[in-house]
Amino acid sequence: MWQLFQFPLCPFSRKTRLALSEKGVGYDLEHAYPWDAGDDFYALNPAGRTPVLHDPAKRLTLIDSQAICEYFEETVDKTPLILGNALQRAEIRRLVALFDQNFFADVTHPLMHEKMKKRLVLRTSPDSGTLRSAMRLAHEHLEYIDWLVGNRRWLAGAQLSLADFAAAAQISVADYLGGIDWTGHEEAHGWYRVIKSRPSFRPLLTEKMEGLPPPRHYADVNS
Ligand SMILES: N[C@@H](CCC(=O)N[C@@H](CS)C(=O)NCC(=O)O)C(=O)O
Repeated sequence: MWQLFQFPLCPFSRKTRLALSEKGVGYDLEHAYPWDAGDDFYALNPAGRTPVLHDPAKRLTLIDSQAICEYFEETVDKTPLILGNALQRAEIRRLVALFDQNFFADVTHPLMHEKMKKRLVLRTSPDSGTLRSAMRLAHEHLEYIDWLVGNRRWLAGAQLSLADFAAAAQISVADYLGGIDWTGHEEAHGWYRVIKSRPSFRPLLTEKMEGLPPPRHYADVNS
């Protein structure tokens, strides 16, 4: 059985969990906080980053959400997530990179640092300027999602793909941390509600970060 080393608010672990669930791959959850992980975790990934997927019986270790998703895309036929022709697959990969890299750097990471790490680890107050800037940049990303879903059925085209799950994973962490305001983003909000109501999303919505409760609307699939 696979073991997924992760923590509840890691967006890359969320993206991996969504892909594994959509593909019907089972795993046990192992909590690993990069700032407080044990030797077992560092032995598996000396870089100290989540997610890590490990099969102790087969002595296999996969590291990095995209590497993990691509591995299962190549080895499990069920529910293709990087699908279509070469051009369509390139568009899916472009958008996955946009959300994994840009949305994370602009929005998710600053929110995680200010609202999660400062509260739980550093025991200092969040910086209001950094939070304002993250929320302003979130609006710009939501505007782009408005445009994408206004022009396509799903983010990367006609089919649901890994791009939708990569984006929703980042947004769900930002939403947990109170950084998402849907005002003026009805199209993006409608798309997110659909993704949020998929069975693969449910376990993420019920999981909480100890000492950091989510806002009330967070787990409600209608809001
Ligand atoms: N490109 C990696 C990014 C992984 C990543 O940055 N994980 C964060 C947690 S969300 C982490 O472990 N940070 C700890 C660190 O950078 O030291 C992926 O897609 O898995």
